[in-house]
Amino acid sequence: MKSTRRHFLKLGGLGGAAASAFPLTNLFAQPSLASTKPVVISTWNFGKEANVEAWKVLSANGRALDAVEKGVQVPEGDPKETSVGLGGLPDRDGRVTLDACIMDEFANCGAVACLEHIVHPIAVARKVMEKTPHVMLVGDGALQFALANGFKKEKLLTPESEKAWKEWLKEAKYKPVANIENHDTIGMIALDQKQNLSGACTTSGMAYKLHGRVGDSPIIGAGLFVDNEIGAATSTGVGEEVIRIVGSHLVVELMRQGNTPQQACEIAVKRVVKNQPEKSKQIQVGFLALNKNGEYGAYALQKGFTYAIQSPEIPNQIFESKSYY
Ligand code: SD4
Repeated sequence: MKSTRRHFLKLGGLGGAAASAFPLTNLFAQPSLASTKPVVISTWNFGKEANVEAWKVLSANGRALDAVEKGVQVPEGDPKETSVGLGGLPDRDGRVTLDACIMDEFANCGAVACLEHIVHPIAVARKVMEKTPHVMLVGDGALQFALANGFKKEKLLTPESEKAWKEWLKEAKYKPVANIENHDTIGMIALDQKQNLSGACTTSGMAYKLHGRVGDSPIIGAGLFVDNEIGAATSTGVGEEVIRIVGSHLVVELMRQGNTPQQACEIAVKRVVKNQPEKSKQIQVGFLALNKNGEYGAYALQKGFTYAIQSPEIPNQIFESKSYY
């Protein structure tokens, strides 16, 4: 029974996301996908540059946890990326508030939410995981903890993001836009050479949100979930809809039930549609999933959700996921 299920997983991986990622000829040239490793997969176009850093760790037989932390720090530190870290678009009061979480192969996890003035919230989330008995710190408490742990207070609002905010203030209409300039949250999940999984997720959240609003990205189970026996998942898009279905946990549990990563992502997105049939036509939600064998899946509500993947068979490159609409 067990081996039948494993066989099913293998085949399922080939028929799932791999089918969308490879031309048919390459598909059949693939070696067995069982235990393809290492693998890193991350959301949006900026995932490609992030993967480069993650791959340095993974290819040197490093830990997936270190790979994902290093990887997501690339867009966090890039002032041109207006949806993550430094240069992130602010809330409606002009404050840049960051959300991030990280999870390892032992179900250790850490998170920060509504954190201001720190360029790398993912590194603070890791410190929360490693140095406290807690999972999540928020707002002033998260900042206080970061400063006490040697992080530097910096100005995150760049002149460009400030200008965009002032422009927004003229009408002050809050309307989430799908696929803004092809980036959003960075979620990254990885399988290392020891076949251990980890993940990281970091964002400045919805632009012009109410001050204090927290999305799915720092919430373990919503924006990210890792179960080292089964797989890992991460999400991007309108966080409220992901929280409602505890999206990343759902995707991992669907894989546990025997679904391929691709099937699991598709079922989760359909759950969003079922909850909000009308609203789901206007917004974006996307999932990435990776299982213990290195098989992956990607699916979104709308067209335009891109992700970057690297493995021994796939040189670091960007693909667009299939979508519901
Ligand atoms: C959130 N998923 O906070 C994140 C990122 C985002 O449009 O900005 N979504 O909901």
